[in-house]
Amino acid sequence: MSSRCRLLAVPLCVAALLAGQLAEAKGKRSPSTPEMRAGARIIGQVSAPDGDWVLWYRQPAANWTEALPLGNGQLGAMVFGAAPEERVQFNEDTVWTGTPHAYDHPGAAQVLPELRRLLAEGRQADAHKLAMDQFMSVPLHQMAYQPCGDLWIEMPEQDEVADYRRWLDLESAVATTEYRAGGILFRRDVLVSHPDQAIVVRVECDRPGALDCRVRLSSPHASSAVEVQGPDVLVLRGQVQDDGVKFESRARVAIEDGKITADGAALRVTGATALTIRLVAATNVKNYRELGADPTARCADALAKACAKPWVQNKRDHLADYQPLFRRVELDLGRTDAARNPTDQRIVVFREGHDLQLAAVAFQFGRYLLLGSSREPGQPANLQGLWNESLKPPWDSKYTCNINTEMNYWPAEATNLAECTAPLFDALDDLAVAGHQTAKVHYGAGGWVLHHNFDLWRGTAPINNSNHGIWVVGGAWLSLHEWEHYQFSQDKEFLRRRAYPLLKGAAEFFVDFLVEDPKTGWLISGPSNSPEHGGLVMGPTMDHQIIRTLFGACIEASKVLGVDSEFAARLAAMRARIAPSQIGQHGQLQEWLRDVDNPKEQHRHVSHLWGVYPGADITWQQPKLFQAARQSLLFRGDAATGWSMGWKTCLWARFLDGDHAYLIVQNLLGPVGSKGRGGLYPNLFDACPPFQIDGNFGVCAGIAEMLLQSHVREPNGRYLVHLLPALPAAWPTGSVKGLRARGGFEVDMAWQQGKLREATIRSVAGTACKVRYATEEVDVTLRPGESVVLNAGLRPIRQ
Ligand code: FUC
Repeated sequence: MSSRCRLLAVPLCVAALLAGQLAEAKGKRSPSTPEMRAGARIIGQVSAPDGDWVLWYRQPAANWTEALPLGNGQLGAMVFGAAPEERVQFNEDTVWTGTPHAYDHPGAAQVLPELRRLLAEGRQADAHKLAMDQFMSVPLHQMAYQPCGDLWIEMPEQDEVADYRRWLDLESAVATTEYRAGGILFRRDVLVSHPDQAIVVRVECDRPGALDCRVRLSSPHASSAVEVQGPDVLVLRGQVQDDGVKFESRARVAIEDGKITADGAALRVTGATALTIRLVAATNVKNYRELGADPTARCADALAKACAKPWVQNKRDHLADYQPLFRRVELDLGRTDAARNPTDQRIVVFREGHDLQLAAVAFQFGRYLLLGSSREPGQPANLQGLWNESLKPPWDSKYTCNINTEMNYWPAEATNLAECTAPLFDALDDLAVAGHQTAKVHYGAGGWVLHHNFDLWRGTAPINNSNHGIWVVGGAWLSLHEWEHYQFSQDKEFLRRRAYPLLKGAAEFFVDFLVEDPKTGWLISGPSNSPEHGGLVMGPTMDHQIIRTLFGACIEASKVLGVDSEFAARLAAMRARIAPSQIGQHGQLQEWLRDVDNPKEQHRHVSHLWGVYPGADITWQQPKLFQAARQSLLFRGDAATGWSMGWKTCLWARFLDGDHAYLIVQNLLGPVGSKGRGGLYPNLFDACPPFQIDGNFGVCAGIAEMLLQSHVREPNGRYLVHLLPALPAAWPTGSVKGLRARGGFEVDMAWQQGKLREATIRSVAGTACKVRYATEEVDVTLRPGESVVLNAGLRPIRQ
């Protein structure tokens, strides 16, 4: 059905209409005013739009965390959907403060032995002082991600509109607003096209010639200015700071019927039946080391391409690009009538437990946000993905790597969006170069190192404060994402070309960096932190779990590729000496080398459980450590910031406790909590609080982990594909299609009354795995392209 036909098919349930339709917009607005006009009164109540994967509302967004996000990995848009005035706040992901810069502190390496000596003597305060004086980055803080601008479509003032609704369909990545005013049905569709690299806005009405509006651009940057170019183009230009990032955005308005005229720095449309706005944006950023690209040429080129096709073709190309990616995974956890309710209401009552489908929406929303914020060519997903309206966003909306950036990518492999890792992997190539210098300047070491944060300029030195900035395993952890990419894909070419050189460089740093603990003789990491907990120390458990895994990955990769056997042997010898995870006096897994954990501490970071998830350093195959890790998680409690709950969902899944995992999901999918507890905003953005996107990705990965795990390996290296390892009682019946398992497999499953009904194992690139369900196990051998269907007893029922 065409969008026009659907538009006419909406029921006319209320006939109250405004007086004075098409009246002039009242009052003068400054071009950079972000506030919207007071909306019209809404009468009549429409029902839910069609589709399983819609977020929908009966009122416009009153603030940013009610607006609906769209993105193509480089451009982001937040659609407010007001009647009569639309605001589309937009981002381009290279608009940042600052200029190309290396943050290393010259001479830092000279104080390294002293830092270690002070820490060994228990003089943490002195070590902190020395570090703050002579070891931290220059400057001490990194730069901030910035908004770009706002597109406004000002329709005539209305007192009242009827049959209002707005929605975001995750299956089409289109945000729609619909309402009646003056007896006329208005509809706006917004999408952010990856093939066209443009934000495309379509406005239609069902009475020919009834569309009047004023279209303008604004930006919160003081330097910005807007002008009209030619008959139908708006140009916004600005610069974040002197000598800094220059940005430009261009919007071209195409009308059907009516006419278009310049109105100051805006465009006025009168008597149209429909209009299409294509908006593009670009900066002068060439790469992290160089400015000097031409945003005007970039915009002109992109706009010409986006305008070279009609709206239907923009939309068709967008769907042809987006839908095959989104549709790779299907999930059914059951559905009740509650699924028809507006999304903001669903969150409020989710904990009551009658809305099974909302968890599936949260899962698909995580996948949707990854597709929106991390696609080539673009930057990796930052703390807010790529959606930000503030000049001073929380934590600068940069890349925090002591959990947050990694969590953003947890769903990528398992939920079948592996190509979304490309921007992260591109950034890692830069970070390995910048981090090589940091390794040398700060530690006199080879290889490369990344501390707990980076920004557009690929800062790799320790920032902010010694009590969290000096944390040395950011690069090691992120490199392991490339190892995961290999484990899922079995792509040896990728391993050879990208992953192995990166992993090797990360490992080379630790070959030089690890020191012997005088008390135990173990090799330990330090100075470092257990992220944001306990201050600067020698030997935090998390570091050792990550370094052990990193060395293990390098050793295995060297075997697979047939290279570097001597280096691998050296790593193996060191690996055996790295401090092991230890069980402490409270039956807990120790967070530090010494047994000093406080069991009453409910800190949001659960860093020492890295080995359980996302690592596989501790699994159910080592019952004692596994039990101690579980005890540590129990001590930490269930309520936390959004991202912490995302992590805890994954951890409870790995502890094979579906009901506990679901308890956390319930906490996370409720409204934003008080006292620093996370939850969801009305637009389903996760609250740390404030908004931080990692929790959206964490819960998505956690739900995948409840349904399928593949991190455990047999002694012969085969992966154990574990079906429904943590299915909660709340999801007695359901099905999933298209989840990925390590070893090169895809898995579909259906279950009933809490029991597996059947599972399809498809080889994409794998040859052999062991499939496990409950206490059953079976060996499966397949060639790429082949699949087998197993019953609950894991007997093949179809090939
Ligand atoms: C880590 C967390 C904070 C926040 C910040 C961006 O430092 O401890 O809660 O998420 O990242």
